[in-house]
Amino acid sequence: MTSPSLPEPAVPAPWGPAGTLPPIRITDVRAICTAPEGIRLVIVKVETSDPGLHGVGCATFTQRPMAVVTAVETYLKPLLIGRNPDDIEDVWQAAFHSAYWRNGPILNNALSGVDMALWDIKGRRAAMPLHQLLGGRSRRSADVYVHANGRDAAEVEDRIRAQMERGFRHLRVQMAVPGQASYGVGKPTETALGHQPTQSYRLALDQGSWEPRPYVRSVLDLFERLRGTFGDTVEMIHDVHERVPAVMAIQLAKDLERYRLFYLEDPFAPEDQEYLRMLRAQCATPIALGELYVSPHEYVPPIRDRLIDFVRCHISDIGGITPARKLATLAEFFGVRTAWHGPGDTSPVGHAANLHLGLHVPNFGIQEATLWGEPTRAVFPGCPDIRDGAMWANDAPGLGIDIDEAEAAKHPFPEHALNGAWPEIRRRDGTIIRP
Ligand code: GCO
Ligand code: MG
Repeated sequence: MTSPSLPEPAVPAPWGPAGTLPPIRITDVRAICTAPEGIRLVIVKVETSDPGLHGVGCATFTQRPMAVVTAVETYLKPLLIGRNPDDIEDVWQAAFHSAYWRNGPILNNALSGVDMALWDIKGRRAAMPLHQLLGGRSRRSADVYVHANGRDAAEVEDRIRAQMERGFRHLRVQMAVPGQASYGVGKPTETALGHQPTQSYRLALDQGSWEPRPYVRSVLDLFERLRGTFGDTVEMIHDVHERVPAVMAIQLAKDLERYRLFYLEDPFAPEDQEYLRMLRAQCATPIALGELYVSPHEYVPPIRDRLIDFVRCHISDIGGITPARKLATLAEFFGVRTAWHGPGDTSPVGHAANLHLGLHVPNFGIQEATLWGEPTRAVFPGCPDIRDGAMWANDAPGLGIDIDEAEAAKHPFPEHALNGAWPEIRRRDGTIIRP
């Protein structure tokens, strides 16, 4: 994809360079596509007039990646070349408002790619890891949860044991409903390193229809069994993935209260978030919501009204680190903790951004981890380390991660059926439901 050539700098901010660092300019903005483990990732690389000084950011919207690439290269690049990368807030506001219509996942992801790259550049310029730049650490590492999926309860128990032996103390538990296209139940294949294939559209494996009642029953039976087996030795999470009718989700949250979940995730779709008020009035099951939020219109009200316990935004979907740190601070004042979305379709660059924010903010809750395999680690030198149930940052400046473009080029986007979008999930009568 080519962009218009830009001989002259775009409008710089109307003030000169600040501080003692030599002034620099943005010289190039590129979107890099790679799929080291089959999941389509988009990374933005911003280069500067200081030779070798660059930054990387996550712009991954795996279901619609080429729309994001166009937004980066056709619309943001011409706007950004010539600007001062030090002025992150100003660049963010300029890019955000230049579209007039805003707060959608495509433009937010494009903006995030640039925004994270600018924070990365600032850290490299200051010779500080991002969490230092943000104000320093509140903890030495960020506790993570990983997935324990199974075709039946016995398999889920085995997976929980295996993950606990690896040091994980927080697990997301999902179980297949026989004959149904259950969410979150991947193939039980994994490497000795514990790497899980997390590609979302591979998760709806038991092809078939999906009915809410048998699912809800199976979740209750599963947690009854798991608390019996494990007592309180493990923290458990379950993702409803906004699939059941809202009133059934309220009943489920009430019935699960006795099993003391770490949290119940996405009992409702963002469109149904007014039901949160009714749920809160009826039980104390902790609620996490937000991976589908893209706009402050959505995430400010449930925080302000203390309707959720964990805000789970996908940082690239809300526009990057600049809005995410503000959101974390807003949440702090209302006693809401962070649990940034971190599946396989958040790139390792996005996970690094999650991690640095998680190390800094006082109101950190938990971090979803993806256990990367060797191909991903080769493409992204500096991938955060995962050990002892937590994610650890390295001491490298900025995000502490980079992209090896030669390695990335070895993994072009695969040709997916449906072009990588979600498969259709239907009720028995054929009605399409949420994924
Ligand atoms: C999670 C999620 C993901 C999403 C996926 C969509 O909590 O990890 O629900 O697995 O389904 O990111 O592409
Ligand atoms: Mg989820």
